[in-house]
Amino acid sequence: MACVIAVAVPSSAAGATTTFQNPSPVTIPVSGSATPYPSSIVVSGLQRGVSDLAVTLHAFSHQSPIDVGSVLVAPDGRAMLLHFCVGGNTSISPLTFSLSDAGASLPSGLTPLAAGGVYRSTSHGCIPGLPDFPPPGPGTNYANPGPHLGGTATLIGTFGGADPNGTWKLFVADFNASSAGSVAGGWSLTLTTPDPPKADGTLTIDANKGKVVKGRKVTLAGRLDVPSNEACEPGRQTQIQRRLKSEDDSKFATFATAQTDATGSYSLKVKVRKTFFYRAVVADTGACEDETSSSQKVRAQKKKAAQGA
Ligand SMILES: [Ca+2]
Repeated sequence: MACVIAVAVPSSAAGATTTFQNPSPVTIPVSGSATPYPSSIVVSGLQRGVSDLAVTLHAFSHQSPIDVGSVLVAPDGRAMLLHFCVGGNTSISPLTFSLSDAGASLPSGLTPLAAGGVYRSTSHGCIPGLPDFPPPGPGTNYANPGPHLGGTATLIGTFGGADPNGTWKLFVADFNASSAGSVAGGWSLTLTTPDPPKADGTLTIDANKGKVVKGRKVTLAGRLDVPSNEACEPGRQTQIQRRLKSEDDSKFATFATAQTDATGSYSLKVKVRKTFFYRAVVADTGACEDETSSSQKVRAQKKKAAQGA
């Protein structure tokens, strides 16, 4: 089961960083595949083009950490060995550590892990070849961070540019037939992706060709144009808002729009007002958050005057 908690961090010039977590425990047997296998995180609503990522294992404990390996598989199938044959061979209490290109490599398989440690992905040579993650894992078809067998893979080199939306899978397995453990707090995935593109919106107000007549309808029409590299949520909403002179006297009309073209119109009946404002807001509640607004001051005519014009 993918149980996901999304925590958004304010955007910076380098893009938006978001952490997704699956807190369900991962149980590591004495030998073989962990349960669940894989543990999954579903990502949605992010822009395409991963520019950085990190993985954190929460409350990892093991009687011999060096036994354990893990592989991360992206939604598009890209895969990388996160760690293997690291952390020493003495029992550790639950600790949380991260794998990030910004961290330092673990210098040998016998170096113990530190609580809160941030490490570059590392593999050492506990076995002659690469650890084999059986189906539905990727076998040995993944990028290898090394230095085991000369690997030099990095997280950004492997996953950079990927579309982050979809199911990320963490396969954990134990490759030595004694000693077991767990990742009691599950894992989290921190992704940096581009800021949402700015959408261009336009608003037109057709107030019966300039004549707003008491009791007649006027039409508000909005359009939102979204750049092609977008990852908006389907079914996002556009609102056109009629706002009278009093700011708190507002009414909204909402309609669903297509994925990339938010066009729509709405009619409102004019109430008895001499002068009033229409203000329309075209807003996107998906990942392409942006809005545009326009207002127009309208002077209503009396019915007789309009008929005579
Ligand atoms: Ca073991």
